[in-house]
Amino acid sequence: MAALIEPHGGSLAESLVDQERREILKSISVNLPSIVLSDRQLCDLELLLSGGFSPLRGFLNQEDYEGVLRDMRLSCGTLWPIPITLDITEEDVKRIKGHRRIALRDVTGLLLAILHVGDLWKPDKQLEAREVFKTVSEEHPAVEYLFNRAGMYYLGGNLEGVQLPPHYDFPNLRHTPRQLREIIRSQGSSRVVAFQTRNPMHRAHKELTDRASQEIGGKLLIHPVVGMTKSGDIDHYTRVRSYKKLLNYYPEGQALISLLPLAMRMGGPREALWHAIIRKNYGCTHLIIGRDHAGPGTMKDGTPFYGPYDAQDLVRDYAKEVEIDLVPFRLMVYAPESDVYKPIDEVVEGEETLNISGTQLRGMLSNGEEIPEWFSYKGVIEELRKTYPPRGLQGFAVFLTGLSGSGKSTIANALQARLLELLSCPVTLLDGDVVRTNLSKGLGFSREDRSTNVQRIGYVASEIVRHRGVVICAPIAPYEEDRAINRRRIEREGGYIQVFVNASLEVCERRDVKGLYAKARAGIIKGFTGIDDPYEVPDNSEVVCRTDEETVEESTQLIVKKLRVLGFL
Ligand code: PPS
Repeated sequence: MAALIEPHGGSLAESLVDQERREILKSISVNLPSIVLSDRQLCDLELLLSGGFSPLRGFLNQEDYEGVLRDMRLSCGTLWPIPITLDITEEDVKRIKGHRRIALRDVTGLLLAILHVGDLWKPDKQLEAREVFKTVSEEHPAVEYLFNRAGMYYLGGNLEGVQLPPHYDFPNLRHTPRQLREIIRSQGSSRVVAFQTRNPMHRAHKELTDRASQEIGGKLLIHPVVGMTKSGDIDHYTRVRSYKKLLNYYPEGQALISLLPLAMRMGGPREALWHAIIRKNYGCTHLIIGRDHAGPGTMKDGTPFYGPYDAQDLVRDYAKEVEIDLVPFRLMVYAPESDVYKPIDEVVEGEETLNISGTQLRGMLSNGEEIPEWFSYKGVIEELRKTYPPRGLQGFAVFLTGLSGSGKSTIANALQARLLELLSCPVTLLDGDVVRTNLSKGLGFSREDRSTNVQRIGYVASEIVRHRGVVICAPIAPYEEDRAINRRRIEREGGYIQVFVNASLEVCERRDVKGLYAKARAGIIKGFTGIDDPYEVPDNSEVVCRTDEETVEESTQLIVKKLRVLGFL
């Protein structure tokens, strides 16, 4: 049997207790104050309990934390580059005062671990951001989290694990370090190179991983992060389905896949070193580090947070000490003339190269375009297409906004009939008045109530669109802020087509179908839109209907035409 690489610090720091102790802890926990862990803390806890973060046995105490910030070392001298801290709020501090033990739970109240209270302190977050992430810019996702979402205090202490956070997805692909080490051992391989990823894998990645495993003369571990990655990333369900398809393209037994419940920080070089230590704990001897490993991309002005190969340099500096080798890679590009992938530094002058970025790929999927064979595999693209169908198969919301009496409901009804005629699916209509008698019953017309009403409509619409349905919304929606929130929420799920139903106040007032303008002018109704409450005119609508100049049919036709141009019909 192959001798496996030792965990970082010499042994696996698993903190799960046995059955007998578990029962004791459960009964003790009833009288202890609880902390409900955030998603990120849950990920950290899982790796603390399973040994993924060996040699840590709990959340960092102050001396260890300061050492990690200063020179990436715990107080015992062991290398550790990322602070693993339990951040808590001022209220938590009051609640736990005087207690030596705290129950750590998930949102459902499930007891996961008991924390033996160590240090409690208020960290210097500016210093932490500067030391760890080399920036205090909130454009860096981990800095934004640190400054705006993490609690003001840190609570350190060792853990007694009651159970790992439960996962119900892909149970056969989830392994603790001990389990993965056992799998590696049973396959008789002593050299394993890990590939860290938070993105789908295509031919470039396949080529790169093939080269890496050939180079080390060992096996490949596809080790994707399924805890927390960068916002906007493709969800892990889709990714894992696509990795499973990719696995078929490797020679039998050459590659294995295991899911890593890590909460990434996008911390560039320090994070790369952390990844290396974690992979060592899982029994890997090598880690592939490519261009801009674990980087958060660039700032809005285009400045990168880290140099493209800084991560490789830092890991190289410490590889001997960590006892895991890096397999560095340059960006892989496709050279169509020779029909091969090669690292960008092997491209000869004048040689044509091709690449498709993640954003470009999503655009192509949305447009229903063919994805070239040189870029990816059929099985992988099939999986991505299920999550990112072409526009014609996506849901969409037509969001009509305009003054009372501008003609929103009339157009909405006509559009609903027209879409029902054209599409073979139901079309939901969330009209202002209908919503207010059902979904938003009891809400008035204060600024706050209107926002709640409009955002509720946006939420329901986003759910319908997520399920690939069609919805027409027709509230006044007078405030830009609410419309913008809805747009963002709905666009994440499919199409958002805003229609400004534009009729002047004079025209609406002249129509006064419900007699409300007269009442508003007489002061009987207060806060009436257009009279004594503002209507913020939108300047970003996909369609503008002039109901004082067009017929209903013409307005409806304008919207249908736009839906056709955008590819939703
Ligand atoms: S909002 O601002 O988007 O929440 O408004 P909405 O839900 O569309 O409701 C508008 C309908 O409520 C009637 N109504 C009022 N409108 C505006 N301001 C005040 N103060 C008000 N009080 C009652 C009015 O009939 C609106 O219907 P529509 O269909 O727009 O004419």
